[in-house]
Amino acid sequence: MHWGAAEIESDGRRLTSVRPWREDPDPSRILENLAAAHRHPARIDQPYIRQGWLEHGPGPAARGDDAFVPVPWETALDLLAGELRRVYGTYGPDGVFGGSYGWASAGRFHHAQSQLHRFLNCLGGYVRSVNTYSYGASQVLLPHVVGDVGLVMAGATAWPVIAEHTDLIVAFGGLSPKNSAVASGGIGRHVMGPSLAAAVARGCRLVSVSPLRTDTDIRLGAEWIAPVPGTDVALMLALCHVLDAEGLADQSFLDRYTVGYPRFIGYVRGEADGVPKTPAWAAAVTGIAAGRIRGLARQLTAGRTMITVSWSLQRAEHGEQPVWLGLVLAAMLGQIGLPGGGFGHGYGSSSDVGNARRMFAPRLSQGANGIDSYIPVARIADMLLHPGAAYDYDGRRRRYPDVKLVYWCGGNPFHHHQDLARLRRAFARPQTVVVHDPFWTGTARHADIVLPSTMSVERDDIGVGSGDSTMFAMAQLTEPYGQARDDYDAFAAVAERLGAEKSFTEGRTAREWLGHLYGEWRSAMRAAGHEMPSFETFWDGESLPIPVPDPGQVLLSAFRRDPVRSPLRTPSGKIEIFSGVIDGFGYADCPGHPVWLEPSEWLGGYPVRYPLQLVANQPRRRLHSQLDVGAFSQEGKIGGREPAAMHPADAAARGITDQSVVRLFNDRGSCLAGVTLTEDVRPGVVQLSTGAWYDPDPADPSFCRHGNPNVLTADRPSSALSQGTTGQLAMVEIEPYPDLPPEITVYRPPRTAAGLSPDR
Ligand code: PGD
Repeated sequence: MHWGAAEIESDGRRLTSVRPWREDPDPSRILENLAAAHRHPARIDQPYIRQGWLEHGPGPAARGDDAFVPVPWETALDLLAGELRRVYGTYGPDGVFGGSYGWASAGRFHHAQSQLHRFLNCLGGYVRSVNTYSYGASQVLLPHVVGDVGLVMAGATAWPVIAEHTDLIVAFGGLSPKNSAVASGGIGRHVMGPSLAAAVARGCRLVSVSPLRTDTDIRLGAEWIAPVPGTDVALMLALCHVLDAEGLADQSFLDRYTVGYPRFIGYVRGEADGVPKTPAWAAAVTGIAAGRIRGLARQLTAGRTMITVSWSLQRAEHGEQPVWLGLVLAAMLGQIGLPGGGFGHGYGSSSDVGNARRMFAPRLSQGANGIDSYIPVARIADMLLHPGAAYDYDGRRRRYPDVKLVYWCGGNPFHHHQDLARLRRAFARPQTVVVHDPFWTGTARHADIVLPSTMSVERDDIGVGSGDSTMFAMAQLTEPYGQARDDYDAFAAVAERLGAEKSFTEGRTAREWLGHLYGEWRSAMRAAGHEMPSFETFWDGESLPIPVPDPGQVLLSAFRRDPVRSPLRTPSGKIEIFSGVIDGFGYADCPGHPVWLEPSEWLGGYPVRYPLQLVANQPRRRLHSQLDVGAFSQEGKIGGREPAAMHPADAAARGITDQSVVRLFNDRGSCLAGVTLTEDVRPGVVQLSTGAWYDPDPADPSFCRHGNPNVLTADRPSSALSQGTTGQLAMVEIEPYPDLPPEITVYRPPRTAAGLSPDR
C-alpha cells in the first residue's frame, strides 16, 4: 500500500488484524485506518446514475446535489457503453477527458489510471493531463536547468550516503516525517527516520526552514528557522549574497559545471535593480534576523552540506524559484556530485526520494493514444470553463480542448484541486461525468455514472512502489464490498459492448494478467543478467528484492567526474543558473534566472481583511483524502472537524480557545475546523491539512462544513512556464464559530431516488 507493506488477516469478509510488515523499521500509522474504512458505509455498494442525467439525458447540469438512482450492473454498463459510443461518434477522442489524475491504490495491474488509459486508448484515445499536483512546477523547470526530473528524484543521493557523510542538512520546507510515510505505489521499508537519526548521532546538524516546527521530526533536535511562508527565495538569495560578498563561493565549480552565474550574481548584488539582496533586505521580507542569515551562510561552507528543497515549496505561486535557487545555492557551495553534499529535491516529500534507483518493475501497457491533446494537470477547471481559450505553457501558446465527457478513475479532484466552488461550476459544464471509486468521495457525488470499485485487499495484484525495491504478492483477502467490481472487469464489460474487448483484455482474466506481466518482466530481467524466481515461487513467498545497481548513489556524481563525457541534458550540457531558453519565453513570472517575486497573496503585502497565512499541507493521519473515514484519521478530528493549528497569540487576539470550532474564510470560500493551539507554528500562520472530505453546505457550496482547505485556496497557476498548482498557501481570516456546528453528511451515501425506474 502507498503507506507501507502490511501483514493482514481476515475472515474472508472483514480485516481482523492489520500489522505493519515486520521488516519495516519505521512503519506508518496510516495503516490503522484500513480496517474500519474497508467496510464503512461510505463505500459505494453498487452502480448508481444521477437522477437528473437519467431523466433528462446528457448535458450541462448543476452537479453535486442531485439524488442517485441505484441500478443493476448490466444497466449501468449499457448506459455507459451507449454514452461512450455517442460521444466518440459525435466528437471523437477530443471530446473525452481521461486525465483522471490521482494516486488511486498500489498495485501494478489494478492501477486505476493505467486501466482507464488503456481502455480509452482502445476506443481511440483521450485528452490527457501532463505533470502532477505533487511537483508540477519542478517537472517543467528542471529539464531546462538540470536536464531531467527523474535524475533529481530517482537519482537523489541515497540515505545511507547522507547518514555517513553529511555534516549539515539545510532543509527548505523541512524533512517531513508524515510525507515520508507514503510513496506512490508503496514502500517496503521506511528508511528516512532511521537514516536521519544515524546522521544526527554521528554529529550531522539539521536546519529546518519552515513556518511549521513539525516539518522536521522534533526528536532530531533540528534548528528551526521559521520564515514568513513563501519567502524562502529571499532567504536563499541573502545566503548567496553572503557567500559572494565574503568570497565563499566555489568559483572553480561554477566555472566548470554551470552557465549564467555572472548574470545571476549581478542580480544578487543589485546591479540590475539597485537592490542588493543582503541579509538586511531578506530580514524585512522573511522576518528572519539578518545576523542569523549571515551566520547560517558561514556555516554552509564549514563541512559537507546538503541543500534540500521540499516539493511543498513549489506548490505555490512562482514555485519554480525556490527549487532553482536551491540548486544555485548548492552550486555556489561546489559540493554537487560529492557524497553527502550538494542538492536534493523531495527528501521528506515522499518516501522514495533517497532510495537508490532500482531496476524496472512489471508494468501494464497502456497502448497508444490516438490523439495528442493535453492540458497541464492543474488547469482542469480552466479547461472545462473556457473551451477554446488560449494559455501559455512552457514556451508554447496552447488552446483548451472542448471536452464533453469527463472520466475519472482513481483520483479525487474535489479533494486535490483548488477553489472547489469554482471546480463545481466547472463540473457543471460537461455533458457527462463518469467516476469509478470505492468510496462516495466529493468527486463521485459530482458524477452522472458512478461505478463501485474494489479496494486492493479485495483483489490479487503485484505490489512494488515506483521508487521502492521490494516487490510483494498482494493476495486477495476478502470478498468485495457489496457489488463492487475491479475496474478491470468493469472496463472489460464496457469494451465488450463496444467491440473493443479483444484489444483491451487480450483474452486474459485479471489473474492471468498477473502471471503474464510477471513473466514478461522475468524475461526482461534475465536479458539484463538477473535471474528471478518463477511466478508461483514469487506468489507464495513473502517479498522479492528487485536489484539496485548502485546502492550508494550520489546525485550528479558522473557529471562531476566528467562533465564532458557525462553532460547534462540541458542546452549547455551544464547546470543552467541562467537559462537562455526560459529567458526567451519572456515570462514576467519566470524570468531567465531565479529571482524573488512577490506573490499575489502573502503576509507581507495582502489586504488586512485576510491577515493570516494558511498552509494547506499534506495530512499526517491519511494519504490525501484516502481513508478519511478510518480510525486514525477520525481520532484526530476536533468536534468532528479537521484539526487546524494556530499560534496562541493569534487565537487570543480573536477570542479563539483551544479545541474549539472555528470558521476560516476569504473571498473564495469558507470552512469549519477544530483548533489546536501550539507554538510550533509561526505567528500569523494557520495550518490546515488537505484531505477532509469536502462536505459543502447545500445552500452554499463554497462553505465546507468539515474542513477541506481547498475551498480557500486559489486556482491560480504557479507561472506561465509550468501552470502548476499553488494550493499550498492562501490568505484567510479566522473567527470563532459560536453556533452548534452543522452535521457532517459526507460520510453517508448521498440521497437515493428509490422506486424510479432505471429503464428509459
Ligand atoms: P487521493 O485522495 O489519493 O487524492 O490528490 P488525489 O486525487 O491523488 O485520491 C485517490 C482516489 O482514488 C480516492 O478517492 C480513492 O478512494 C480512489 N481509489 C483508490 N483505489 C482505487 C481503485 O482501485 N480504483 C478506483 N477507481 N479508485 C480508487 C492528491 C493530490 O492533491 C496531490 S498528489 C498533491 S501533492 C496535492 N497536494 C495538495 C496540497 O499540498 N495542498 C492543497 N491545498 N491541495 C493539494 N492537492 C493535491
